[in-house]
Amino acid sequence: MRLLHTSDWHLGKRLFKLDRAPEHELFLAWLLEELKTQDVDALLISGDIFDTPTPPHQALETFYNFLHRVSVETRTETYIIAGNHDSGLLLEAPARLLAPHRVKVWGKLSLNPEHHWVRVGPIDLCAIPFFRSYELLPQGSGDAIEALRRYFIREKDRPQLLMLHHLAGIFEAAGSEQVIGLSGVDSIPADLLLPFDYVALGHIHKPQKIGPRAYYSGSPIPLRFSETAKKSVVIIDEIGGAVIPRIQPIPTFRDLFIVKTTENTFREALTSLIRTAELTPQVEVQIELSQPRMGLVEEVKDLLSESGMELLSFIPIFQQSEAPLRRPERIFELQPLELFAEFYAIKYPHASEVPEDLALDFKTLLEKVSHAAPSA
Ligand SMILES: [Mn+2]
Repeated sequence: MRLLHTSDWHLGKRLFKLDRAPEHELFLAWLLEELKTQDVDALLISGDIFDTPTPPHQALETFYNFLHRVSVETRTETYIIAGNHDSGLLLEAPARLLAPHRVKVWGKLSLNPEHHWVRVGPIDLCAIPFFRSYELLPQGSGDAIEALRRYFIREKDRPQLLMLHHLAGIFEAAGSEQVIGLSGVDSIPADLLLPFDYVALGHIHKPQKIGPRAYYSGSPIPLRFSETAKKSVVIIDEIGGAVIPRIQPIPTFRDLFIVKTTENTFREALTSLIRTAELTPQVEVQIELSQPRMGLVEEVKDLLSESGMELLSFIPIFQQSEAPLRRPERIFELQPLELFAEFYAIKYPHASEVPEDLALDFKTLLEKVSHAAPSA
């Protein structure tokens, strides 16, 4: 028996103006090949299928086309739980249509724990979609952890697996996850997961193991520039009652480069980037400047386009003034241009003087303002 665990696809996601659909399509094509070549019996998707509860139509089409191809091209069964980004009702709506395609979805927490258990070959699977505290404690009070334990505890006749989209144990966030809590409990205690032979977690985007047998598969593509850890899925083999997981890296489909540089080193930094993936690399430039520099963004764009890359995010970082603020004693006697020069010196303490082009712009603006008709 072989299973494949993935989560946090976030179909429909954008990064600034970048549509992630091409990356998602390449990931799903790769995943379909994995299901075939590794002869996977069951695919576990641990939530956050979509980026929003009302996903774009294109994202829905991508998802259902994928499920259809898994159904007709493989013999894999698919088990899906909703994440905190998903609408559980949207995921469950086509449940009857999906059932003949060997796809089972849990969108909402049932009051009956039995509804969350299913037999998958030689394994008992417990699938708990993302839930909020009021769903777990419908009376409005009680111990959330104890209530959850009722779902987890079951007589053990064979290996037990758990799918869960929540915070559990001690984890390292990637920064692109929403904060979710549980009745004042920040994270589900790791000992609650101990009865399971494998826990297929979703929510945290950085792949990691958080307990003896509990794994976050992580998202298949980086959702932010800062997510630099290699992406992966987990392949789990059940052999004679033993459950053995292994990490399967996902290829990079598009490089997201983050370049932290200065006004003296940016050319070198940008020309040393090396493309490793199929789609056009996207770059975020964080650049330390002593003062604003006209035409810098264009220069950065041109440098990148020479190596077939695109600038997606540009963050100028101005050095902070360490000197106490100077305040001319006769501030109200200064002419506007003198005042502007004072302001500039405070804001950019490492600059020598107001650049000519900026001073000219300021003068033009000043003239416009002084010639404008007074408004009522
Ligand atoms: Mn997520």
